Amino acid sequence: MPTAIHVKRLNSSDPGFTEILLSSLSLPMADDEAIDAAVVQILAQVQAHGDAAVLDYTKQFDRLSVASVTELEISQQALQQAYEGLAADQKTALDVAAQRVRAYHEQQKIETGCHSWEYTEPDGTRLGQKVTALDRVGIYVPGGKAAYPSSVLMNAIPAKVAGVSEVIMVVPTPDGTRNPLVLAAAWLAGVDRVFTIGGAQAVGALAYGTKTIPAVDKIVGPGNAYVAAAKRRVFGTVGIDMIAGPSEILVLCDGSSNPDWIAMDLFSQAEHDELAQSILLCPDASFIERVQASINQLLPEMPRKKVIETSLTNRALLIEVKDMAEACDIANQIAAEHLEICTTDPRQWAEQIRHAGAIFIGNYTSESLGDYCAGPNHVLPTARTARFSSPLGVYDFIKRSSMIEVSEAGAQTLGAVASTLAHGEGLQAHARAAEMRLK
Ligand code: HSO
Ligand code: ZN
Repeated sequence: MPTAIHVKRLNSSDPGFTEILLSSLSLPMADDEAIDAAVVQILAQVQAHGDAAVLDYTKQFDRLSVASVTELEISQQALQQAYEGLAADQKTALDVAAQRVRAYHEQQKIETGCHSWEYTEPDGTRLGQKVTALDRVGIYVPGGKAAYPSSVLMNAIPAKVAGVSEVIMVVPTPDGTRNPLVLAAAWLAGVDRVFTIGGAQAVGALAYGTKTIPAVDKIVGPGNAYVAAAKRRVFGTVGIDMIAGPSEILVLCDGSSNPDWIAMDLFSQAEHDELAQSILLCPDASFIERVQASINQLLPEMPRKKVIETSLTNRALLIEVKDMAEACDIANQIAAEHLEICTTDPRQWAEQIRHAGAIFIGNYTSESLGDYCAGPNHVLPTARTARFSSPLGVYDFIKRSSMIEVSEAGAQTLGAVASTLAHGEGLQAHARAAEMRLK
C-alpha cells in the first residue's frame, strides 16, 4: 500500500494568509536550557584542563579511548591515502566539485571587496582600508548522519582562497569510525590539520587551545544542538559563522515545469531533516494538484521516505498565489535559504527577488547542483536570516583595518575640528593631542 501524504495547502487569498504563512515558517523554540548547562560545564573543563578534558569527553561521548590527543590527529599522509583510495567516479566527482567551488570563490575574492584600497586627499592625507586574512580557522564537521564531504569543501575552500594560513578541522569519529570521503575532501580542500574530536569539547579546544590543539580565531561549520550552544558561548573569544537552522527550499513555479522535477526538488530538502521545510508557490491550481500527485507517486521509491514524509507532512506548504508578481512578494517575505525559480522567463522574476540565500534560476538549475558542484557556497542563511545575512564566503575569512596617515597640512584642518569636538565632549587630552600638532 503506497503511502499517500497530503501536503498542507494555502491560498494567498485566504483570510489571515500572511499570519498563517509566517507562523508556519517559525519553529517552536527548542528547550535547550539543559543542553546549555551541560555545554557551560564542558567548556569550563576544557578551558581548565585542556588535553586531559578533551580525552575524557572523547572517551565518554565517542567511546574512543587513547592515551594522548596526538593520537587523535589524522596525518596528511592518511588524508591523502583516503583520497587515493576512493573509487574513480567518487574521486573525479570530488575533484570537479572542489575545482568549481575554488574557481567561484576566487572570483568572489576579486569581486567582493576582499582587497586593500587607499586614496589621497589634496593635502596629502592618505586614507584606506587594509584587508588581511584570519591567521587560523577551525572547521567543525559533524560525524554520523550529517557527515557531508561537500560541506568540508564549502567551509575549507573559501578559507584557503582568502589566504588563511592554517585551517584546523575537527570531526567526531564515534567508536573510531572514520568517513573516508570526509577525509578525502579535507585533503582536496587543503585542510592543514584534522583532529577526530567533536561536540562542545571540540569547540572549546578550538576556542581556548590546548597543549596539542592550537587556538583558532574563528570557528565555522554546522553541528548538533551541543555544538551550536558551544559556538554561541565561545563567540567573543573567537568569531563564529552562523547558527544554522534546518534547511529550506522555496520553489516559485508558473506551472510550465515538469511536476516530477518540482516534487523531487521539494524532496531533496525534506530528506535532510524531519524539520526541513519545502514550499511551493504557484498561480496554477491544476499544476499544484499535479505536484501533489507526483509527490505520492515518487515517495515510495525514496530510501529516505520516512524523513521526507515527516518533513513534508509537518512542514511543507503548497501555496496557490494570484500571479508570479505576488509569488515574488511572498518569496521576499519568506527570505528562504534556497529559492528556485522554475518558469519560462525566470530572469524576469529573479530580478524581483531581494531576500534569499541562493537563487536558482530556471528549470535546469536544481538546488542539488548548487549543493554539490555548481560553485557557489552551500552554507547559506536559514530561518529568514537572508533578510540580513549572506552565504558563507571568502569575506568571512578576512577582516579589515582602517588606514589613516594624516599629513602635516591635514593635521591643521582636522586638528581644529577634533579640538572643538573634544572640548564639547569634555575630553581635554583628546583636544590637547590635536592642538599640539597645530602650527
Ligand atoms: N542543502 C544543504 C547542503 C547539502 N546538501 C549538503 C547535500 N549535502 C544545505 O544547504
Ligand atoms: Zn542539500
